[in-house]
Amino acid sequence: MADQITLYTSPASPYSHAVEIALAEAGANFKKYYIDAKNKPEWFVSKVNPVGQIPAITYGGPDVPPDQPSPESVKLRESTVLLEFITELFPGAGLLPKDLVLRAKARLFLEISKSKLLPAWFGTFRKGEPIENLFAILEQLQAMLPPTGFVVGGYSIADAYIASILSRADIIFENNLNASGWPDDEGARILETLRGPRFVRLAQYKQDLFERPSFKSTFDKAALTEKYKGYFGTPGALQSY
Ligand SMILES: N[C@@H](CCC(=O)N[C@@H](CS)C(=O)NCC(=O)O)C(=O)O
Repeated sequence: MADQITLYTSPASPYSHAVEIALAEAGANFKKYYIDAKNKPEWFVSKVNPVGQIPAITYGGPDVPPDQPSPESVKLRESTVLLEFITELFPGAGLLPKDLVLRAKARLFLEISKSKLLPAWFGTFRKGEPIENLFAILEQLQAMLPPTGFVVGGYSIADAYIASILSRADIIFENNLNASGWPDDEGARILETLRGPRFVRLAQYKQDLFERPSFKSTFDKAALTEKYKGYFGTPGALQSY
């Protein structure tokens, strides 16, 4: 029997969503347990992730209820580490290509999404940073895409990672959610650019990402929209998801 996997996650967390997509792609059998990132249970910090962040995974050990983690399981954290772990645990899922150059390309795309795109996106709606920062990174990522298909042709962890960000960005812009007093039409103006001639390839890529069964089965747009709307009415809530 395969070693048990328990994923600690939250619907709002883009990092966690990427890991959920990868597990779905792998057809993994796993338990899912929701952690409120703003109100973490003490046992989660003391027994699963000392940093207190989701996503986190317990791997192996006895089959126990998620809120009673066993000291015998391995505790793993950091979304990009978890994505690599899932890739290696389920080699048949092909979450990274065999070709070394393509593997490096997937990792580079993922790295830029993590270190550049995420901060630019957070900066836009949390702090009102110029939207051009976000557009410039999206252009950079768009230029790395092949004419059709995913980042390195077949689906990889690079696609899982960015799907979690781009899907949440849509919610933010479609609902004009921001903490910095945007004009009423700012979200609509941003979407107009994203749907216009500057981002034709990215728009097609997004459509392909969102049609993937692993994405559809892990994303409830209506529920997440309501959750995000709530965050914008709660001081401090935006900083911790
Ligand atoms: N670098 C981490 C970031 C994870 C992260 O920031 N998770 C947020 C939820 S989206 C969290 O747990 N926030 C609660 C906290 O930081 O205390 C990763 O990639 O896994």
